[in-house]
Amino acid sequence: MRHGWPWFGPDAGVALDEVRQAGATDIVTALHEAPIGTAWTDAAVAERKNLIETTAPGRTPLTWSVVESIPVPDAVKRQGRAAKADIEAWIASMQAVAKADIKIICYNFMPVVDWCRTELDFETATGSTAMRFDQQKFAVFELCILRRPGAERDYTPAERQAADSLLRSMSAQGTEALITNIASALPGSTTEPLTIPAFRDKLEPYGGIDAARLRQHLIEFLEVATPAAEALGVTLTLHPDDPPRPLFGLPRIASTAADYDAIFTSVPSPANGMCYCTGSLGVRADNDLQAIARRFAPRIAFAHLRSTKREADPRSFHEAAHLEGDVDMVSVLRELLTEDRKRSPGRSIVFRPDHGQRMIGDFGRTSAPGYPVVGRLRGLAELRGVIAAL
Ligand code: DNO
Repeated sequence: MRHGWPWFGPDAGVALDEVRQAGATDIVTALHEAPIGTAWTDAAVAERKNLIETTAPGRTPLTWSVVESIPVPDAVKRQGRAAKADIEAWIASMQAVAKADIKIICYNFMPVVDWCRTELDFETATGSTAMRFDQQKFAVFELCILRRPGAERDYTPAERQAADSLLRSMSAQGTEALITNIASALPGSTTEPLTIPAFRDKLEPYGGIDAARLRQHLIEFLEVATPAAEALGVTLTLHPDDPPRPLFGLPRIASTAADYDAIFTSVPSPANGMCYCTGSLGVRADNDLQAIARRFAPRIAFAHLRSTKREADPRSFHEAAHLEGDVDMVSVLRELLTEDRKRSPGRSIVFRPDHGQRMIGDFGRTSAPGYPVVGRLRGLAELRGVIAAL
């Protein structure tokens, strides 16, 4: 497998030499500054590639091998094939990426909000801090702040009452932080930062779109995008929903093995691949991670490796250290390595240590939430240790 590292550009606090020192050889990044829905240009992709791959004499080369992500605009999720201009722009971005010889593209199909957390600095038992999804705080956001029409139907009277009293006990600062964490788009996010009124406006046109419709729209998107990808030798990898269940009354359709099975059956193209993310899929106790890796092994081009820990209310979870929590990382890596050994070197699975807790020197330096340098270094080191042993 190839050892990747998500890098958010020269101003995001991690130097390329630090990536080398961590042991990674592959960079995972995107033109994060490009507005969602605009076509990336060959020149912009080439410039970023140059920045990453121009190597001082004697230094270990780095390769930009995965684009994560080309965001799929909401119009495609709402209209499918009818969002013609958006799909064409997406394909133009893919063509620019392929021209730079980058053959793996990650994307997701979560409506309105990409990955979602309620807390960024939850203190763990070691004093390191982790990202957390607290179902009770999420309920406060949805019921009392966003006041989503119909949300009350998703909660019991006791849950609604608990949300009211939790809100009353929260400081103004705590409430602000909750809004920012949920609405303002976390790093790498493929959805836009939103104010509360804009959030309501984005939800509204999804009325009437259920899981079957959303899945149909993904299939229509793939029916257009995969022939183009095949022609370019590109694999598209669908990232699972994070967390893997419907949020905000919106359907989510990449949460389980059955979801992926439906997508691969409908669009069997070899360019229709999977981003196998243990942290996202692992939040559901009914997702058997090892079985999913084995079942979809030939489709996995890219892997996000991290662990989560479900809490007393299993809808709540926090991000555990990479070898702790609910994910059996050794078994997962055994599956991935078994698949990887069957492949030619050019088709090797790229993995990245996904997220990390903030620890040691991370407290003294700025980093994108979820992406501290020391915490990720620990994660990568542990994963590399398991891989070496296996
Ligand atoms: C968070 C990431 C997500 C993911 C995208 C993939 O750390 O895993 O932002 O990259 O959803 O398209």
